[in-house]
Amino acid sequence: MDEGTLKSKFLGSLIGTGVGDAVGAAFEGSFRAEPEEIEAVADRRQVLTYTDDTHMMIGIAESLVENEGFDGERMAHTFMKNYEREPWRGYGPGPPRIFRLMRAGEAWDKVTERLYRGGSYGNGSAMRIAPVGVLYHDDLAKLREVAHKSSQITHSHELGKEGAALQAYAIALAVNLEPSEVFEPKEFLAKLSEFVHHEVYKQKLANVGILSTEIDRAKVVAELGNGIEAFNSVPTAIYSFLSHPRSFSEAVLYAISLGGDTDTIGAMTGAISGAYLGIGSVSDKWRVKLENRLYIEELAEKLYEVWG
Ligand code: F2R
Ligand code: MG
Ligand code: MG
Repeated sequence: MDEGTLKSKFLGSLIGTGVGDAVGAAFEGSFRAEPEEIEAVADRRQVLTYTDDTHMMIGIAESLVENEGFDGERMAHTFMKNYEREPWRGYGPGPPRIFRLMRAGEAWDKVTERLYRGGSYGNGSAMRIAPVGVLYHDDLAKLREVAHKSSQITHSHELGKEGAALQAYAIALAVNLEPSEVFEPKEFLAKLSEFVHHEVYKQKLANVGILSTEIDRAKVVAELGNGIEAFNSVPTAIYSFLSHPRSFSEAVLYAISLGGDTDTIGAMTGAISGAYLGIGSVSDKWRVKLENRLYIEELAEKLYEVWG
């Protein structure tokens, strides 16, 4: 793959996260909405403001760039400092509790165990994973390791870590594909199924295969979910991409139209679709209105340099 195409995929995945998150944010917690209505709401806005999904994705990118790779302690502190600067980004319940405990002196690598039974399996560590997916697109073992370790900071439940790794791997597979060649959804899905260990994800991915091009939204939500848990949202994002592989806008609008955790499922779908089709696929009318776009693009370019 030539350098320009690859760099465009780094940009597409990070900006795709931001756009999917910001367009979906207005509908978070909704039942379902029509794609046309979602597009019209985004069109009316002057600025597409992102939420915790992109804010934490920026934290991952900043930390990977600064350390030229993964450093758990520094990533945890980057998350904490970013949260303290902008706590109003609509964070889930868990991460702010972790950051407050860290600020009160608890060890960054122990505090996560105090959340929920066995740690969190919320989708908060999968929604922010795009920088890991693009940086380690050519090193599967490292990708899994860093996805797990970055998740562990806030989401230490096995299903939280597996959700982050699955989303990172979907992004990596998308980076590795030439968008000009024929796309094979079954092959893509088979690789994801081979990658996951947990039965919960294996079953969800089997459901993705059965749904194939079924776009009846009620049925898709019933089979895959649209909730805040990683296993009820990562497979849904994968399905949204697989059922609309040729268009960033169609994939993201479809993901958001499913209702529920729309900013997050939109962000994760945008991250995969942008990683496959590249930055040129993200419609300009959305891209130019994305808050902090230039900074996110700069991070994507620096991440590409870290990779090279
Ligand atoms: N916070 C939100 N949305 C609320 C509305 C925001 C509003 N629009 C605003 O502007 O303020 N969205 C964001 O949160 C989600 C990510 O959450 P995260 O980071 O995973 O949080 P947490 O607390 O770790 O997990 C989420 C919930 O999952 C359940 N859960 C997790 N582990 C569990 C376990 N072991 N046992 C039982 N339940 C578990 C809990 O209900 C957690 O609260 C994204 O949607 C992001 O956009
Ligand atoms: Mg959010
Ligand atoms: Mg959300």
